[in-house]
Amino acid sequence: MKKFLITGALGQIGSELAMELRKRYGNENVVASDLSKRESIVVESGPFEVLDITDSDKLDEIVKKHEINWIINLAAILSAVGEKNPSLAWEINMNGLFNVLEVARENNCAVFTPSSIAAFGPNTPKDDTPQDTIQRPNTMYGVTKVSGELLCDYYYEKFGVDTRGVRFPGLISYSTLPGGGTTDYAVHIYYEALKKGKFTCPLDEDTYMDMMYMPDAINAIIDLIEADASKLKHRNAFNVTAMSFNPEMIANEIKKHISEFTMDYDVNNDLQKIANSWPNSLDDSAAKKEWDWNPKYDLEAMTKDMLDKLKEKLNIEK
Ligand code: VAH
Repeated sequence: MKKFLITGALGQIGSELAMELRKRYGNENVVASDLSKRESIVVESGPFEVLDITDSDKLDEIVKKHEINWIINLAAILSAVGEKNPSLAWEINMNGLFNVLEVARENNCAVFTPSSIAAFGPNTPKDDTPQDTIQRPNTMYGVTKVSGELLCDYYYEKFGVDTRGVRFPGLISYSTLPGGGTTDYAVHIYYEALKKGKFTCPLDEDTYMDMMYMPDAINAIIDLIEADASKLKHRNAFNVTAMSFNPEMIANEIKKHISEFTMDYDVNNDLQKIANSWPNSLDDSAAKKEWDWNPKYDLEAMTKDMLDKLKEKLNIEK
């Protein structure tokens, strides 16, 4: 029986992953953890531990106490925050991951930790970015992501730790707000469209980036964890994507539901520089071939569901 520990479990991915894993594996088999305890269905619906990912002794104690055999490491500093505080990004994303891999090695746990399209850089082929290609990111977040991919490969090759991961694109969800990434605009636009009928976009109109709706991201994590290990040629850092769009396209999709919605631009140069260094679109054929990756939501389906769910969440008349 799988027994999971999720780090960063109150974040954008963790808050939904914890609930889906508890539904599939039982509440008591999914231990959530985060830097502090706060009111949340994740805290109330099953085991929760306060954990600073840089405290390896505490991590080891929790793994032993709950007899964990899968660590899902989501604690991370994202791209925009990481550029403002690069040493914190290294501390959490790299030293945190190192602690997870060491504790996993000592306690015979498997590890899932996500990489990102940020692991590519300005001289990576931008369109249909291959699974195996040049990776010279120029953000601290990207450096930690490509380093994390290599570290996870090393722990698999050297110590036999069953490490798995995907390169996530921008993730869009209605449940928990994102925590300081370059793709966060694609979440905030839905809230602003419903609350104010208008949105000021921080990226220019032809900034293409890969994106994914959270239900597909949750399924990607669980499907990869459940995948037959013998079929995983790439193991860590599979390219996964569901759609690629620019701000104009998401605004036009929202207008199909909110006809009076308007958007203008006030480009944030720091964010634009990060976005410009990332791919326009990914080739995710390796994930499709090795573990049947199959996203369900495109921009049209995501927009309809986001607006429906946010109207309920924000108590806005349908
Ligand atoms: C970020 N949401 O913007 C994250 C993600 C591909 C982007 O890694 O930093």
